Amino acid sequence: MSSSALPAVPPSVLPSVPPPAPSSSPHGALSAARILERIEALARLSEQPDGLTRVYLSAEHARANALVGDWMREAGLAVRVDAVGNLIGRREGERPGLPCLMLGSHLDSVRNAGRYDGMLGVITAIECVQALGAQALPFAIEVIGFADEEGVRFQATMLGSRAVAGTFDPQLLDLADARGVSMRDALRAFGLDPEQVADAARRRDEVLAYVEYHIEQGPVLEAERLPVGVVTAINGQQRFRIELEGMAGHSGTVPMALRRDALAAAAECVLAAEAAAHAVPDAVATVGQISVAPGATNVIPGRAVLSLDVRSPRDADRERVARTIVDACTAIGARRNVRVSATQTHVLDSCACAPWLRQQLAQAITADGHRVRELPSGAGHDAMALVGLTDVAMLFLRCAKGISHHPAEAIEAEDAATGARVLLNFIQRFRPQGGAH
Ligand code: HGY
Ligand code: MN
Ligand code: MN
Repeated sequence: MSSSALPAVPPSVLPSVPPPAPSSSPHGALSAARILERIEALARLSEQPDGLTRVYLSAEHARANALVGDWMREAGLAVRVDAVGNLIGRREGERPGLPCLMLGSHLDSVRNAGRYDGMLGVITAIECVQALGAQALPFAIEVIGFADEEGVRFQATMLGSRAVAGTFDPQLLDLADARGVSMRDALRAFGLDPEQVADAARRRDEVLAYVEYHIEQGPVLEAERLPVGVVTAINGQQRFRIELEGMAGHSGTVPMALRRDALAAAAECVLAAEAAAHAVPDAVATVGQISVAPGATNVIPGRAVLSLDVRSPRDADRERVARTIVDACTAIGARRNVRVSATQTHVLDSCACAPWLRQQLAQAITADGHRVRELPSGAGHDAMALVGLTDVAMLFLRCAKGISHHPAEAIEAEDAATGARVLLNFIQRFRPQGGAH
């Protein structure tokens, strides 16, 4: 499909205008109310009329970049969009050109998403920069709204943060979305040049650290009545596309023994994935998407395509579970005379958060009067892709019942204020690791 068939997308490359002088007050007040208002405003930029879905390089993504870009400029950040669609705001330190403390998270969402996953980290970082006012720091600050962390549109995830880390694989440009639009064409329609994606990569000496503030997306902090926590490590993840080719046929005439039913084979594969993960402590495996063809009541499914997501805190376990599942699917296909092919679309090893950054986050949490709780992250985050570029850490915020990737995702206003205060305190106390740069 030619790019002209794509939805008209306003030019995403925002004019890089110099920021207004930082507000005169040395330390503006943090406003949890403004954070929550902005969360609501951003949640309305959705392709889904009755919920939140915002995918990479969509018209909604362009509008989110424009809106968040305005908020960045209000906070005194110089704003640009990089070669893959990340939104970047920069605040200089006590002199221009200093290496930066990089903050942020992602602006894309899953389908029918919650409104805090990703967005809370970007909006709160902007709020903290605004609260810094004219305070001169011995480092620059960059706030990044990553363009694609969830990987909903093209099935490969962390595209924005990989590009910043310099690990974006150009072969990904040929991936196509459900309508057959390639990432290459989608970048062009967004106003970007796919031949320049490598320009998004940053040098190690430009970045002192990356710290991501994010909802926990799990139940631990709420269960322990803690508003915030420090992430120790982020579980590794692997994704596959599993295609099953059988034989479509008349549902009324083909005897059961002669069928090559792709969906029945797929159903066995789903259960095999569940069983393989159950067998290994802390491992998880999920089939979140399935498509079936031709998709008629009276036709035996000739083709099915599954997504597969496998995770574990231990990379060897994750690889073993993934291999077990792929082997099981292949065996199921052989027994049913259904051709099965599994293609790995994404892999990220587990990521350790830097002890020196965890310690500075812990100090900020203690200074705000809370017990320090360290915990692993089962969810993936852009920080995993950035660990090749710089040291990373994450500050977690409690979320209601640990619900996420669901419209019921929620936080308390008081916690939004606490999280912002702790992040601001971390920023103001931040000292680069001795000799790190
Ligand atoms: O899938 C994840 O863990 C993240 O929300 N992208
Ligand atoms: Mn997510
Ligand atoms: Mn997220």
